Amino acid sequence: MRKKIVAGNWKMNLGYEEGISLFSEILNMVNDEARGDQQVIVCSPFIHLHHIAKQSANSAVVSVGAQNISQHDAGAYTGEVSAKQVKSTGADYVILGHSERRAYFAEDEKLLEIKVDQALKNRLKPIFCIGETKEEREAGDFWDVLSKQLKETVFHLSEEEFKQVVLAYEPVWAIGTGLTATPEQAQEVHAFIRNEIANNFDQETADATTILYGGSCNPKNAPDLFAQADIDGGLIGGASLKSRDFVDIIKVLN
Ligand code: 3PY
Repeated sequence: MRKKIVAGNWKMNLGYEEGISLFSEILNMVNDEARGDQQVIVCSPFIHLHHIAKQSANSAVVSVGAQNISQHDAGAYTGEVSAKQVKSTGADYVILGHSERRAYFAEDEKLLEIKVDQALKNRLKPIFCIGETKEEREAGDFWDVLSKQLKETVFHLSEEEFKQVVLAYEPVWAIGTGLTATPEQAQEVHAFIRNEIANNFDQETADATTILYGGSCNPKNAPDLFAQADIDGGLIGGASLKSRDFVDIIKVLN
């Protein structure tokens, strides 16, 4: 059985103390309410990682992740943070391929493939995002776009390596816009992704892969989205910044 996951993406929000106190609230509420076959991941800015990873060290359910890593191992790369450094904070995950990094920081498939390898080499599990723009969806060729995003970034991995990857379908037109894919639209894409995994690896690997939905997911729309056969949880933006909303979404996994 594949793991059900709700992951929060805090993006570039929250000062140090604000992040620590939000995480404490989440940790207290989640430990009461989540089951062992569920994973909750909080992906914070770098500044919070060490503290919150320590706070969650004894939790069977809550883990911590970063939102980016450098493509380089170490050295003269001012302002960058390596996968090894992130791992040393106690974090276990890293979001890669998010559309905001693709759009604002020119991250393309070639770079993302290197970042995926860096993450795995340093025992960080990638939460790897793919998704089409509004124009690509309207043009109808978005299946090819999604297929290319997978092929050029994570399909070179061995089966063992790929098992460490969590995928997230985040339609770009649903990020920060308040628009959400309908449960049927999301399910159609999730089933397509699972099929692509089966074709590249095998059915067993496809069935074991957790595929999250992301893009304006909130406590209201989560029940219908998570009820779909191939949706295994969510990658949550704005709603992960409020402990009650985030925990209400986690409860939907039950
Ligand atoms: C959103 O919900 O807007 C996200 O980008 C989640 O990663």
